[in-house]
Amino acid sequence: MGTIKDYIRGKKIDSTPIWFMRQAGRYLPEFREIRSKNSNFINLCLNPSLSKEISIQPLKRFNLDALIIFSDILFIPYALGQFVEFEKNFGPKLGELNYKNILTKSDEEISLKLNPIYELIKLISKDAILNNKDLIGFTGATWTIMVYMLNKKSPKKKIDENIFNYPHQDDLIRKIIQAQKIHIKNQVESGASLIQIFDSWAGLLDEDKIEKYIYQPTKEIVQFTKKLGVEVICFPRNIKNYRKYCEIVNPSAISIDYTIDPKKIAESINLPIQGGMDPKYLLLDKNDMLKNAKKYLEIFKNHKYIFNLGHGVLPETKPENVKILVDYVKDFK
Ligand code: 1CP
Repeated sequence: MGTIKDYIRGKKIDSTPIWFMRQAGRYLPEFREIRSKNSNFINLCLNPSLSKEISIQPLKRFNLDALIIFSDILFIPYALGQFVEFEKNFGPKLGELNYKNILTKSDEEISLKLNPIYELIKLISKDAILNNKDLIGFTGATWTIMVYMLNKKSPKKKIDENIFNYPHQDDLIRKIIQAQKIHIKNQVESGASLIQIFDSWAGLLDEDKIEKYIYQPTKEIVQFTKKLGVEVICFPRNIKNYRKYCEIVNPSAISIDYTIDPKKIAESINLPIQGGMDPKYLLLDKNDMLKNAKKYLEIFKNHKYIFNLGHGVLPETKPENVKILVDYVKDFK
C-alpha cells in the first residue's frame, strides 16, 4: 500500500496506481443529476459541498488511487478578473481582457476569489474516503491559460497568430505565473498531495516558440511546486518532443497523450510515466478495451507507471466499463 506520491518517490506498491483525467464528469449519471440542477458551472465549482460530492463520486464506484478536485483551469483568468462562462454545446467563453486591471491583482485578491476551491480541498482532506489516496490539485500551464485569455474561447485545432502580437504579452505571462504559483501554494497548504499541470494546447505551438511559452514558464512552476514538498505531474498534450520537454522542465512524472508510441516513450524517458491509452477504447467492447490496457501495462512493466488515459474520460463512456478497467489494472501482475 502507498500513495502515488510515495510511489513517485521510490516506494514499492502492490499494484499499478490508477486514476483518470475527467474521472468526475458527464459519463456519471450522479454527476449529471447535480449538474442538471446547477446550470452555472462556475458557481457549481465554487460551491464546496457540491463540488466535494462530485469529486468523491468516482471513488464511491471505483477502486481509484487518487481523487482530483472538481474545478477548472479557467479559474486563473477568473481570479485575475476576466469574465468566464461556460455555454452549453459551445464550451468556455471569456470576456474582454482588461490588461491594466489584471496587472493590479494582488496575491490576496487572487486567493480570496479562489477561496472556495481551498475550502473544497480542506473538506475533502478530512473525509475518510481519502484514506491512503492522493488528493490531486491542478492548474493549467501558462501557455494554455494565455491561449484562453487572449483567444477568449477554445482554440480547437489552430492558434490565432494574433496571440503572438499581443503587445503586453510579457507582463501577462508574468501575471499568469504569479497567479498559478499562489493557486498551487494555496492548494498544497489546504491538503493537495499532488499537482497536475494541464498544458492542453501544447501541441499547437511551433517548435521555435516552445522555449518561451512552454519550457521556461513550466520549468519555473515545476521548481516552485517541488519546493512546496509535493510532486508535480505535467501533461503537455500532443507535444512533439516529450523527451526534450522532460529534460528541460523536469517534472516528477510525465503524462502522455494517446497519439504517442508508448514503447518509444518507455525507451527514451526515465521519469515516471502516466497515461497514454486512448479514451475511445472505453467505448469498445470489454475485450478490446482490456487488450489495449494490457498493452500499456506490459510495455511499462519495468518502468514506473501510473495508469491513466491519453486525455479525459469521454462523456459517452459507460461507467461499467470504467469499473472493469480499474479492476483489471489493480489485479494485473
Ligand atoms: O458539465 C459541463 O458542461 C462542464 C464540463 C466540464 C467539466 C466536467 C468543464 C468545462 N470542466 C470540467 C471539470 C474539469 N476541467 C476538471 C475536473 C476534474 C476531473 O478531471 O475529473 C479538470 C481537471 C478540468 C481541466 C480542464 N478544463 C482542462 C484541461 C484538461 C483537458 O481536458 O484538456 C481544460 C482544457 C479545461 C477547459 C474546459 N473546461 C470545460 C471545458 C468543456 C473545457 C475544454 C474546452 C475546450 O475544448 O477548449
